[in-house]
Amino acid sequence: MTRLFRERISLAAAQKKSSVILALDTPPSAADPLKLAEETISAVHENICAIKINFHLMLPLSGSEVAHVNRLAHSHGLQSIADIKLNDIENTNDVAVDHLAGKMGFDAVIANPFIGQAALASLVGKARSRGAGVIALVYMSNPGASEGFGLALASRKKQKLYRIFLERASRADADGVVVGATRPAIIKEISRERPEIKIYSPGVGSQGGDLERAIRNGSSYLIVGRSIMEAKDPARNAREIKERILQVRRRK
Ligand code: BMP
Repeated sequence: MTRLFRERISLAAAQKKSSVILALDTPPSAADPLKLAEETISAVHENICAIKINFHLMLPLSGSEVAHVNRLAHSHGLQSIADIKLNDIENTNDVAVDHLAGKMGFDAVIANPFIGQAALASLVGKARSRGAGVIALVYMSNPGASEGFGLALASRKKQKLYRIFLERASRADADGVVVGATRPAIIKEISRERPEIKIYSPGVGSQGGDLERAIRNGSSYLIVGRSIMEAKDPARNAREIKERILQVRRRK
């Protein structure tokens, strides 16, 4: 039986001894984003468990070029996550999943639970039927996230929106949730209450999130872009981040 995405990424992390997901965010100034993506994967694959592709590559590359990048990642034992934060009507989300998990070869997609319980559950079902997983946004890393994910709902006794999103993700059996590394208290709250839910945390480095606090508080995976992509020696930076995570986990 084919393994679920959450099992595949956990195996890749164990094999690579790394919980680092590389956000393959090529800068707009890159003369040849495809070449840069290939070179970076080849340089860092021993120190990461997955790549995450966002508009940085999704827009300048063709579908078959993205598929080529995903095949390269797979050839190195990495998983690949499509980060276009799906947030549309069910039919459109389904079409997106068909493209992303079909010919383009992604292993998972990121979605926004704002679409509602039924739509999120339907998306998980659709993705799973194509062999892919879904990671749900629960609390983003940007400062303004408190204006959305942190909203207190008067109709729900001031419950915060992210708590509802967490519940939706859990009921839909999503493969994990995104909580920014810039929100260590929320990482702690969720990981203590729901240790079975894997937390994916972007925001260390360039956005000011603290790697050690995120890992100590319960993040399972760290999503890292510019600290690796814009480093003089991406392989060295990726290795250092991987080793820092291992050190924190040993001390935990
Ligand atoms: P960086 O490490 O360069 O800040 O990149 C973080 C990556 O994670 C970017 O691709 C960004 O779009 C994504 N991301 C994020 O930063 N915060 C979130 O809450 C969710 C994300 O997907």
